[in-house]
Amino acid sequence: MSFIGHILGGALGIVASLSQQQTNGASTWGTLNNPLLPQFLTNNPLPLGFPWGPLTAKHDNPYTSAPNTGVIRAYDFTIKRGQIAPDGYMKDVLLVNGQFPGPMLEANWGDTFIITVHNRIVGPEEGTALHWHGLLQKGSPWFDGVPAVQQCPIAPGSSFTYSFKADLYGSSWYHSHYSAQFAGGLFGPMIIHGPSNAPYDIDLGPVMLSDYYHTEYFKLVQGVMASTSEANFNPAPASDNNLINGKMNFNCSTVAAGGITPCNSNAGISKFKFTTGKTHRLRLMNLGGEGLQRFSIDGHNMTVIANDFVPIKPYTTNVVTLGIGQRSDVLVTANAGKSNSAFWMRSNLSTICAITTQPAALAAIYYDRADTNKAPTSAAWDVPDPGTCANDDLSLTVPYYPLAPSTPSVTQTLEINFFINDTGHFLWKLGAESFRADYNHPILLLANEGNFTYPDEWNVQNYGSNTTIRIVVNNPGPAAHPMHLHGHNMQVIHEGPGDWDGVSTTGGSNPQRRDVQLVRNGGHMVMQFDADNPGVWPFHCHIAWHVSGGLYANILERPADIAKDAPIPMVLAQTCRDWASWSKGTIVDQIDSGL
Ligand SMILES: *[C@@H]1O[C@H](CO)[C@@H](O)[C@H](O)[C@H]1NC(C)=O
Ligand SMILES: *[C@@H]1O[C@H](CO)[C@@H](O)[C@H](O)[C@H]1NC(C)=O
Ligand SMILES: *[C@@H]1O[C@H](CO)[C@@H](O)[C@H](O)[C@H]1NC(C)=O
Ligand SMILES: *[C@@H]1O[C@H](CO)[C@@H](O)[C@H](O)[C@H]1NC(C)=O
Ligand SMILES: *[C@@H]1O[C@H](CO)[C@@H](O)[C@H](O)[C@H]1NC(C)=O
Ligand SMILES: *[C@@H]1O[C@H](CO)[C@@H](O)[C@H](O)[C@H]1NC(C)=O
Ligand SMILES: [Cu+2]
Repeated sequence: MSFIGHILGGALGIVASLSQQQTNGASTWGTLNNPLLPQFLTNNPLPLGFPWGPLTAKHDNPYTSAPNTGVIRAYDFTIKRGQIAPDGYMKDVLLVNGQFPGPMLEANWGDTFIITVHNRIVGPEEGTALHWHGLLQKGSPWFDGVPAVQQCPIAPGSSFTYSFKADLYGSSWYHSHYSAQFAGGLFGPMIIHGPSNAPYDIDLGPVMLSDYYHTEYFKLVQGVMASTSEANFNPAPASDNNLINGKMNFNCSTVAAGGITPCNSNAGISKFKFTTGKTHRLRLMNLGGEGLQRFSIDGHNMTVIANDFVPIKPYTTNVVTLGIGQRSDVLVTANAGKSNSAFWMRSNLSTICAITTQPAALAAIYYDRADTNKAPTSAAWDVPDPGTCANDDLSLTVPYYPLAPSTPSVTQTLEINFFINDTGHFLWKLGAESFRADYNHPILLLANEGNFTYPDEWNVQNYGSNTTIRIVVNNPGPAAHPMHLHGHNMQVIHEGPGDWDGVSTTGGSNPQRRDVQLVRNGGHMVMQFDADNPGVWPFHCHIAWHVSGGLYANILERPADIAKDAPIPMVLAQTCRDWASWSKGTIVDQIDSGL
C-alpha cells in the first residue's frame, strides 16, 4: 500500500504523534481550535449595519469606492529563524511571531493596516521586507514592500512600520519579497471583509496550499543560481511534500537519514469542521514556491465566488486550479452525507505542471457529529489533469462588477525566455533583460528625485504618461508561469496556446480581472490596466526560483507624478541609511535577482 493509501487506511495523521508546537510553532492553523471568521469585524463604524455602509459588490466600483473608516488594524511582526517539523521532518525555517504559517491579518474594507516588522533574523543575518499581495497601495506605493524597488531591505536588528489602506476586499496573503524567503516559510494570510456577492453561513477562513521543501530555502537558491557546471546546479528543485494549512504527513522511510532530529512519519494533518446542511466559505490560496495546485473535496461541489481580490459570477466545479499566489474563494454546502460523515479535502500538485516527489496533500473534514479521531473513507473525484498548466477558461470567470477595457494607448510585447549567461549561469528574462536588484537604490526613491536613468538589469519599463497599458506576454518555453502584477488588477484580455494572434479577445466588455494569471507553457497572455496609480510596480513570475533567476520587470507608471507629488515618508530614507550602514560591515550574500 502506498503511503497515501496508508493514510487513507486510517493509520496515520489522524491522531498525531507530534504536538502543534513541534509541527507549526505558535500557530493554531490546521487545528479544530482555529477560529471561524466573522462576516466583518464589529469594532468599526457601522452605517446601515455594515462597516462598508450601503456599498455592494454589484453596484460599486471596488477600485474607486473603498470607504475610509478611520479604523486602525495594528499588528506587530517579529521575524526570526526557527526549527519546526510541519510534516514530521525537522528543518530550519523563517517564522513570523514563531508561527508557520504566519498569523492572519484581518480588517474590514477601508480600514488601515499599521504593521511593524522587526527583523530579528540571525545566524546568519539577512535583510527582509514584506509585501501585501494584491492591494493597490494607491497613494502609498512606498509601502508595497519590495526591496530595491520601493524600499531598502529592513536591516537585521532594525524595524519598519508599514501603513496602508485595506483598499480591496477578499482573500489574500502577505509574504517576504526578499530573495526566496517566502519559500522558507515567511508568509501568512490576509483577509479583508467586504460586501458579499453570494450568501453563505460559515466562514471557514484560509485554506493555504503550499508545496514544501525539506532543504532550507537559501540552499535551494544556491542550487538554482549555481553555474551550470557546478555539482549543486538545480534550476528546478523538486518539492518534497504538499501542505494544507502548514500540515501533512511524510513517509520518513523514503529518504536517507536526514533532518535535524529523527523524522516522524505521523506529524498529523489539518482538520476542519463542517456544519451539516450549512454553506461554508473556504478561502483557497496557493502560497507555495513553485507548484500548480488542483484542489477538490470528495463528494462535494464547489462554487467559485471570487478569484484573487475580484468577486466573480458564481460557477460550480469539482476542481479549482491555482498557480502560485492565486486565490479562489469557494462555497461548499455540507449536504453530501449525514451529520456523522467525514470527507477528505485534497490538493494535488499537478504532476505535469509542477516538480515534486509527493504531490498529494490531504486534510480531513468532519461534519458535526463525526469522530475527529477517525480517518475519512471517502472516494476522490477523478478529474484527469488536463495538463495545460492553465487556469479555468476565461469565459467561466466573469467579474461580478463589470468593467470594460479601455483602448490601450500603448501595447508592448514581452517574451519570457531562459538563457545561460557568460559565466554559465541559468537565468530567466522578461523582455530583453534578466532582472537583478540593487538593494541600496530603490527605484521609487530615485524616481521621486527625478532620476529616470537606470541600469539595464533593473528592467524598468517606463510607460510615461500612457493612460492604458497593454502587455502581451508570449511564453514559447517549456514552463508555465503565474504572472503577478503589483498595484493593479490586470484585465486579462486573452490567454491560450501559441503566441497571441494580435486580435483574439475573451470576455468582451467585462474581461476577467485578477492579480495573478497563469501563462501556460508554449502560450501567451494579453493583459491591460489603466494608469491610475503612479508608482513602480513589479510584474513578475511568482515561482520563487524563476524570480530569483530574473523573470521580473518593473513598470514605471506616471513617472512625472512620482517626481512631482509623491510625499515619500522620511522613514524610507532612514531605512536606506540603516541598510547602507549594516551592509557596509557585512557582505550581502545576494546570489540571486534579489527578489
Ligand atoms: C514508506 O516508504 C518505504 C520505502 O519506500 C516503503 O517500504 C513503506 O511501505 C512506506 N510506508 C508506508 C506506510 O507507506
Ligand atoms: C454537483 O454539480 C453537478 C453539476 O452542476 C450536479 O449535477 C450535482 O448534483 C451536484 N452535486 C451535489 C452533491 O451537489
Ligand atoms: C488527486 O490525487 C489522488 C491520488 O492521490 C487521486 O485519487 C485523485 O483523483 C486526484 N484528484 C483529482 C481531482 O484528480
Ligand atoms: C551571470 O549571472 C550571475 C547570476 O546573476 C551573475 O552572478 C554573473 O555575474 C553573471 N555573469 C555575467 C557575465 O554577467
Ligand atoms: C540615477 O541613478 C542611477 C542608479 O543609482 C545612477 O547610476 C545615476 O548616476 C543617477 N543619475 C543621476 C542623474 O543622478
Ligand atoms: C507610452 O509608453 C511607451 C513605451 O514605454 C513610450 O515609448 C511612450 O513614450 C509612452 N507615451 C507617453 C505619452 O508617455
Ligand atoms: Cu515562472
